[in-house]
Amino acid sequence: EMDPHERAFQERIDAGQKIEPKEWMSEGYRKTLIRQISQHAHSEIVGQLPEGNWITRAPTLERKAILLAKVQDEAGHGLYLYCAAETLGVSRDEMYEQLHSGKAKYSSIFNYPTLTWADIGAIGWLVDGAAIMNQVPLQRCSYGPYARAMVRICKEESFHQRQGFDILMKMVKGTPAQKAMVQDSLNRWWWPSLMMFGPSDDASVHSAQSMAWKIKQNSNDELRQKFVDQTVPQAEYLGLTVPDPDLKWNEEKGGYDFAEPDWEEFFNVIAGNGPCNAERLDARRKAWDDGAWFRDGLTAHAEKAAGRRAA
Ligand code: FAQ
Repeated sequence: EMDPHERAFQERIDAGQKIEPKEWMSEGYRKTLIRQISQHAHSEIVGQLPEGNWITRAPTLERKAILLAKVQDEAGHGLYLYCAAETLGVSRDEMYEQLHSGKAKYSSIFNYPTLTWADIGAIGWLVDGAAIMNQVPLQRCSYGPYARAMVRICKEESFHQRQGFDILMKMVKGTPAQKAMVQDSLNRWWWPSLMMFGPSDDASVHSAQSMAWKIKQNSNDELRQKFVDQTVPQAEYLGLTVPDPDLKWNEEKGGYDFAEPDWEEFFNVIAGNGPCNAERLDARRKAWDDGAWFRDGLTAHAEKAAGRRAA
């Protein structure tokens, strides 16, 4: 028998009402949101690193300015999302501690290296493309602050996706070596991009409950299918080959059939053993340590100002 609070709460969700920070919510709902929103925030922050790696090497001043703006947007997304998570009663320091200790996850995709300039195009096209596919439905999430944060984030992600595609459009019209660089980049980023949607539905432990709470509106496999259907024609437009020999249009289902990603690789990456996990976490821990003097200064200043007010 369901607790009466819990029942009334579920009825509000079923009726499509938004849940706001000060309202009653079940502990499971709160915990799930803290987990998902904080991991989403961490992904935005760690997600700055692979692209940040190319800011000093962007091929033109214009590309450099655009890439700087994109990476800055990601910092902004991380900050809105940390704010949304804080409304659930977790502090920013706790969330950082969870990231730095390796307890909290962030998206698997950011544990792969950016080896060439084409990778910056591929991240915008595929990684932001997958992020949008996942985040558009989150604008209708039952938790108000998360849903509202998603509106602006999705607008910015759309610009990010177009800038990635534009980089690749330019490169595929370049020399054969440039075109080959783009194909190599697609070969390396295709499967990790499909893994961004999470494990297959039968292995997704949180999906059923998160869908009942309307935190998620679609299952992982549904969104992965939509992403493949949207992206394959774009690859064809670029003149590229998707690295999946099983990829085939299925007239009956009105979508593509495609192979399963390598789930062993996925679980290995989210367990901390991907190609760049250690490097990413070291970079974030170093940034935290290097900022200690500034946090100390701010605290000292606030204490002094409070002392003056009291006097
Ligand atoms: N990576 O039961 P489920 C971006 C974990 S976009 C790492 O299916 P759920 C923008 C999952 O946490 C990327 N871990 O879980 C950008 C759980 O482990 P836990 C960020 C993953 O939550 C673009 C376990 O596996 N976007 O940053 C992944 O129902 C370009 C079982 O999985 C979001 O976070 C993964 N790919 O569904 C920035 C979107 N998949 O927590 C820079 C919001 C699953 O129990 C450059 N999040 N896991 O230890 C979501 O929509 C969901 O959390 C899913 C996973 C769909 C990611």
